[in-house]
Amino acid sequence: MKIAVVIPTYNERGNVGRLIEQVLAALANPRWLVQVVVVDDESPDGTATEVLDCATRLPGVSLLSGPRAGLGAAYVRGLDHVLTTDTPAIVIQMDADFSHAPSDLPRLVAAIEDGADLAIGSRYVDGNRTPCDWGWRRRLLSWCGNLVARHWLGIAPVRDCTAGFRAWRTSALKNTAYGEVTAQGYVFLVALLKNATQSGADIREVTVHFPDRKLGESKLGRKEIVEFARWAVMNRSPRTVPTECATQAR
Ligand SMILES: Nc1nc2c(ncn2[C@@H]2O[C@H](COP(=O)(O)OP(=O)(O)OP(=O)(O)O)[C@@H](O)[C@H]2O)c(=O)[nH]1
Ligand SMILES: [Mg+2]
Repeated sequence: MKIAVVIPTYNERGNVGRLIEQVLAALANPRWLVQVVVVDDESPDGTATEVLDCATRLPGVSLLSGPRAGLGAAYVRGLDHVLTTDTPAIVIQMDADFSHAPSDLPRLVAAIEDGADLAIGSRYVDGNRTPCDWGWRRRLLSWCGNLVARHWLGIAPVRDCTAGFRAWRTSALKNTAYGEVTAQGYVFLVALLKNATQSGADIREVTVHFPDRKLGESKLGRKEIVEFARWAVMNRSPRTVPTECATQAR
């Protein structure tokens, strides 16, 4: 079975090389053929050089470079690339900063093999798994983002709507019409999930450990929050088709 892992990066030089190695190690399984695609937006810190170094040493690693246009735009480029150049059965989205632990990847894949259309690495199904060193602002932001997504945008069955750690059955990902999502920044993740609930996808949340980044800086800034708020105002939909969200504790 083919698995594609799409990782967007901006200034992740200190993380990306180790992350790729750990992703490939975590998914080393004779039944799986793994492709890792890093979508880098011309990071000034030389992230691309690290990725190219990995690509010469490790099979299945590639780099997509382009001008910075936001997290959502990077994902559209990366997803288009993996779905037009190959036929993966599963597509995984994950961050490069180790907040998404490579060791959790087999459990997300297992949920898809078990019949889910979308498996979300969730911080909120088994208590609160957010980092204990998050300040109150970061906690509040995450709580408000989920509150708006669940109740204003109608994604209520999902507990962690803003999580970017996801494994998709390819057919379900295509059903979201991700290429038509206009959100350019982080809100893309919520828009994609909204489309998935509306298309009737079987969504399951898998509890993951979610440590804070140790290297590099967060790119979640005011611009992202403003885009999220604008998009939410324009896309209110409190009555999304209900889905039962199965959960799996760790
Ligand atoms: N290609 C690309 N990647 C981006 C962009 N913005 C963020 N990223 C990447 O998206 C992932 C998530 O970004 P983070 O800055 O960790 O944001 P976050 O995890 O929501 O916020 P924190 O919890 O504060 O780390 C990381 O791998 C980033 O490098 C962008 O504009 N373009
Ligand atoms: Mg992060």
